[in-house]
Amino acid sequence: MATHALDTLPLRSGQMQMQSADVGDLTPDQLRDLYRMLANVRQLDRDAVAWQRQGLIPGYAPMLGQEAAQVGAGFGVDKTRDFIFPTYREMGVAYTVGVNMVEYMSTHKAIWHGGLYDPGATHFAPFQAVVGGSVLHAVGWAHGQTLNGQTLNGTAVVTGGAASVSTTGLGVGLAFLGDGASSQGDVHEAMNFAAILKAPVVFFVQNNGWAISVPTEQQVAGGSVAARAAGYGMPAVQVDGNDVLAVLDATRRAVAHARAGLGPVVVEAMTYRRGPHSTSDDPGRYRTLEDEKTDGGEDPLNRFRAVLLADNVADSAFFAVADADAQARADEIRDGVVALESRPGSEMFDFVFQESTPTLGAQARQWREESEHV
Ligand SMILES: Cc1ncc(C[n+]2csc(CCOP(=O)(O)OP(=O)(O)O)c2C)c(N)n1
Ligand SMILES: [Mg+2]
Repeated sequence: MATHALDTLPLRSGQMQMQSADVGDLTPDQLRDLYRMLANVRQLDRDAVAWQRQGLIPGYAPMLGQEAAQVGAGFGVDKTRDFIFPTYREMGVAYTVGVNMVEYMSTHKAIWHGGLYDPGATHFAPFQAVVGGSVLHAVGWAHGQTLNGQTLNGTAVVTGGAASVSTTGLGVGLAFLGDGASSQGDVHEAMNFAAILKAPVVFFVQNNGWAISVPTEQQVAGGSVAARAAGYGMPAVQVDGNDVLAVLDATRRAVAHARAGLGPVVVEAMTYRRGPHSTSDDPGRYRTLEDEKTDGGEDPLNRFRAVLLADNVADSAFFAVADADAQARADEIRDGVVALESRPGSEMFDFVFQESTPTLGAQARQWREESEHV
């Protein structure tokens, strides 16, 4: 199989600080915006856990500790032509690309599957609780970008299938998956197909150390998801997932590679799930607070704050305002979530396929008879 040389993709591995990450084009305003996003996401995540404890929402999957990985990744895509395929833990990515967070939280309020926002308009797919499911969808969508001579934004593609190379750039699918999902058979099939078809997709793995209660070393043979990419002839980068600028840099490079028609890339952001797997989980049953302190590493927000202070991009007054604004924004979102009303149950049959099928029609009829007695 032809390999895609790493030198076509100047991705770098390992720890990258602001000085080494190639994000020199970011203006001070953009750097401050990045901090605001981290702060907003941190606050909203913490509040969502509180909402669950208060009985406002029945469940939530916290992303505490993964803020830099998610904001960096979301900031690295082109929202007008790329498409994001999240799991159930990508609240920070959704926020970064501008998804309406009340509509996002509708799933956690259990009134809708996958979010009330419009995936077509936001380029953010309904969120996915089936482990590995997002990866299959991303590859399918990305392969579609190389067919029919059209990409999402109307850019012409030279030919369909494996040989296709766009002259001005393809829309890129950004598939989110966890370390645990990488052990799923579907993910192997998706990566293999993507590499064969040269689908413009970036497999963005957040290796947060855990698949519920199972640590990475007990479920990722070889210890690295990025290392597996070589077997599919794909370039990969393992990046410090707690460094927002390093993640942004890696995402941009990976997206550029895929956009150029050179095929898929794996980005493995090394991070740590600081909270429980979900609000139903008790991590005390499989790790200690001491483990969390040792393994969690440096807090991604503190880290970026120190960089901005050292580079005189922000001062303590800026952080005070940003943190207060984050609380105000989370409060506004809470008001919206409180006001969210149940959707008609029959709607669950409406958006499964563009055109309904006889089986689905029969299920919908049966549901109506049993639930609404009509
Ligand atoms: C196909 C499938 N198998 C099992 C589960 C149960 N499950 C939910 S989350 C999870 C672990 C996923 O771990 P990882 O991919 O590392 O993502 P993380 O939760 O750490 O973000 C499992 C096994 C599921 N939802 N779907
Ligand atoms: Mg995990």
